[in-house]
Amino acid sequence: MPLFNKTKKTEYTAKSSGTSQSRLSERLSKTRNALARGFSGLLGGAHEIDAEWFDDMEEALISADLGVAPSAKIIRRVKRAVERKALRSAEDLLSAIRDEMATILKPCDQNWALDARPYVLLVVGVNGVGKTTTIAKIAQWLMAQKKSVMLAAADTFRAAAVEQLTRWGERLQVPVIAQAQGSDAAAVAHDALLSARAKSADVLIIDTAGRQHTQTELMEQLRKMKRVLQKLEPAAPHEVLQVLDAGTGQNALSQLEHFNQAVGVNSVCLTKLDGTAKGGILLAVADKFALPVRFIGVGEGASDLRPFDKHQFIDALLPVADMLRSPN
Ligand SMILES: Nc1nc2c(ncn2[C@@H]2O[C@H](COP(=O)(O)OP(=O)(O)OP(=O)(O)O)[C@@H](O)[C@H]2O)c(=O)[nH]1
Ligand SMILES: [Mg+2]
Repeated sequence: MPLFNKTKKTEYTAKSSGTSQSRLSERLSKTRNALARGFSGLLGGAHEIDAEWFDDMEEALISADLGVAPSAKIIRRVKRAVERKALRSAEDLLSAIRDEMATILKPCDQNWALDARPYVLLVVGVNGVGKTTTIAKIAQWLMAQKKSVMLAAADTFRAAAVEQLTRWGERLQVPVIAQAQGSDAAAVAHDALLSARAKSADVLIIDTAGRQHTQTELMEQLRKMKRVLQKLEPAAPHEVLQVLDAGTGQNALSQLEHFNQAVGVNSVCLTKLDGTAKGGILLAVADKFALPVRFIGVGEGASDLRPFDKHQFIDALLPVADMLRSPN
């Protein structure tokens, strides 16, 4: 088997030197460094490309939480490159990985067509994943696209949740429809849709309480919200977006499965990719559910939300060849 040429110069460094892209790379650096550490072990001069080498590669991918199935697909692609004798350098290895990642992420990278007015976006997820913060960031992003936005504070469960969203509304100068804590979440959603219609808002984003799938009453509340919205507007909610905390790793998959069963999830947003070495979970989610990933969250600030772009994501996630030669 050919050994890797470790001296060939990389082309990837230039790609990540743009301001916005390099910032994304910096935010994803924990996962990227974890992959760099895992991959660099594969490139030592004495290594044969044998079964053990592929086991080590699988371990590197799984340790960044890519999951078993996507890792297997990537490895299959690398094996094909080996068979074609097209794997001679770190660049070749990264290029094979990059191509397979792009294939896995293809269904996630879709234009967001807001094809109704008001477009009703119902945001769901377990506790603390970043729903409310993400809603504020999405509102800001939509406003920058010249869309008028309204928010509905339908997390009537947690104390201070209404206040949290109202404060965001004030900061962003976005109307927030709210009732007192403890009131019926479906009634808030109902009023908010009427109000968004009356004001001809482009998008209505509904915040909901964090919940575990085992909380049957709260899961039923979500179904009720959908039913109540549908009575007013059969196509509403036009989209159920689930927010997933990337740091929860493979748990994100079962969260998505449970919410999907309960209310039907149409899209996802992965948050907190900045704080975790488990950013590969996005590929596991993509591989299993093939849902659009609307945004990724890479920090706490209002501007730390990015529309998902598979190439930008892969560029930021994958180490550059130089990192594999001299890992930090
Ligand atoms: N580092 C980082 N922190 C984030 C990101 N998104 C959200 N957070 C933080 O996560 C914490 C929880 O965010 P919330 O928006 O309140 O989460 P939530 O899902 O609405 O929580 P509940 O309503 O209690 O279920 C806050 O401190 C946010 O600033 C992100 O992309 N990166
Ligand atoms: Mg919240």
